[in-house]
Amino acid sequence: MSETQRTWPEAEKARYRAVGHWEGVTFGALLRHWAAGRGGRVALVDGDRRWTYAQLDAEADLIARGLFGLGIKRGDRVVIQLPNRAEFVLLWFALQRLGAVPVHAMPGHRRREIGHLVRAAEAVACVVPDRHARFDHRELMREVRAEQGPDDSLRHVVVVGDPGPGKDFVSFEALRTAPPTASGHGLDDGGAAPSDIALLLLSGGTTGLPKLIPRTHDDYAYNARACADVCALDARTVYLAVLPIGFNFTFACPGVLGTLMAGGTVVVAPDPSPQTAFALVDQEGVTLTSLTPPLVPHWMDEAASGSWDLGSLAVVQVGGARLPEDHARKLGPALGATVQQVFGMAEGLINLTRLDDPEDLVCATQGRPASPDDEVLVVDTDGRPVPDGTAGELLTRGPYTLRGYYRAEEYNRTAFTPHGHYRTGDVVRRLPTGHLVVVGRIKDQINRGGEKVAAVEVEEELLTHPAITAAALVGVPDERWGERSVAFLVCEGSAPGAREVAAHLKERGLAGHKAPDEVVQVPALPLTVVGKVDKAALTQRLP
Ligand code: OOB
Repeated sequence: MSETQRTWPEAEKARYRAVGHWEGVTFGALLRHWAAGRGGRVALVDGDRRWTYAQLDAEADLIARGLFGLGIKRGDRVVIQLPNRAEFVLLWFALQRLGAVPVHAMPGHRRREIGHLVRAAEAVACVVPDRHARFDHRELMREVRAEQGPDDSLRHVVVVGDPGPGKDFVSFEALRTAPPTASGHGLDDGGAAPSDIALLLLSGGTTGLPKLIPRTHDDYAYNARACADVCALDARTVYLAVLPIGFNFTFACPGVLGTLMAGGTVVVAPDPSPQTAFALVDQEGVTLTSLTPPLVPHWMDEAASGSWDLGSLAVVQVGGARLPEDHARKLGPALGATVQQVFGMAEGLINLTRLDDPEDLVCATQGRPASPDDEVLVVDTDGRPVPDGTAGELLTRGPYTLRGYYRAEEYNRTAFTPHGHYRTGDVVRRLPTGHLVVVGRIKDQINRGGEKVAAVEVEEELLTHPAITAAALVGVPDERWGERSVAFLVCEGSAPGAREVAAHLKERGLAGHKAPDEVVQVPALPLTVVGKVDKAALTQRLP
């Protein structure tokens, strides 16, 4: 395992600094700066609980002190698996205060994903809720721990809520109220450098388990700031976090971080239902929010009931998966807001339609890059650029796009071009305006309404079922999800049904959204001339 993290060439770094994209400030120092400049303004709202910028800063200090007491220090990785609660933000900044590195897990992740994250990041701690969505995360952490070897890194599990009896888990509440120890960490950011890794995001994945994406203070702050500029955020912005808060879209496009940078207020929605969201829009005067396409029809239906005052809502972003054009056209009038399509990726590049783009561009494209220094290439299968209007694979590099996955040297050799462009695996058409239209995908991934499923990961797990001898997972168009997953199975005897398959994958510890929506038994998997499973041929067999 190589310890050298691929990063931008020196000339590029110098340029990004010179033009002011990279400001050379850590997130820990940024929070200190905000608290000094606008300490009295409300930064964060969760139900009846509110934090001003000064209180957010003080809270980060308190929690950091408790984490420091556990031995967490600069550079240590800590997996955060928390639902949309203020604690996500408080803990995130507390880790920044120590120069420690949050790893963003999703609430739906289970034993396989969390165990993998802990190992891949060599995390020293995990932070989980007690229970969420009728699931006990303490049980999950017991299972993760049971699979750890004696030399493994995980030392602490912090529970937000009830840690239960015994000493297995550290209580978050106890952590933040711990008496000060003699030696504090005593710095704004634990001495972290702006070019250090500030957080690790998860890739949607195409091979086995998800890869970790290193994001530095410099690049991630710019990601949030560039998006905040496109969305014209200011101190009057009230952002509602509806999608999982650890999702890059919600957290920094411009989301939580962009709003805080602009001096606005972040409100967390405990669930994505339009009823919950609309009540918060009304109460808190929400001006901006972000959605994935499957939520859009529900939001439009609820708005049509006429029982809500959505007058404050100015902009609604939609991204994560392709938004049907018809929905894009209806959404703005339905909510009385400007629609913005966002085509982004945890790896970096964010495309957004502009608030003053003509309706046709807003409804029929997925936007253009956030930064003037985002480099976009659209290439054919030989890697040669194609003319505008022609579909090809999107390659990109720029001031906030990674140059290499975390500790994945082998994978990095194929995931990037020799010139450092990230191969997105997305097939796009570029218009003369620079706007991109996403027309397909060459990566072996299913995009189920914004939730990414790496086919290989599920196929490997399917093979652990005693009746299954070969498996291929493909995505097919779906009214509700945009795409749903179908598992083609070769079996001895009759194939297990979709329910049994889902139960088996759950037993294996996989997140629920990875279970195939449908199961089809086939006598054999068709192969291409080079001997790969011919997924296109399989898709054609469906009615
Ligand atoms: C966002 O990030 P990821 O890392 O979960 O997924 C990235 C992939 C893209 O490569 C593309 O395949 C797909 O998701 N995607 C879209 C899309 N937005 C993302 N496909 C079609 N239309 C769109 N609007 O999904 C993400 C991160 C930041 C902001 C927004 C989305």
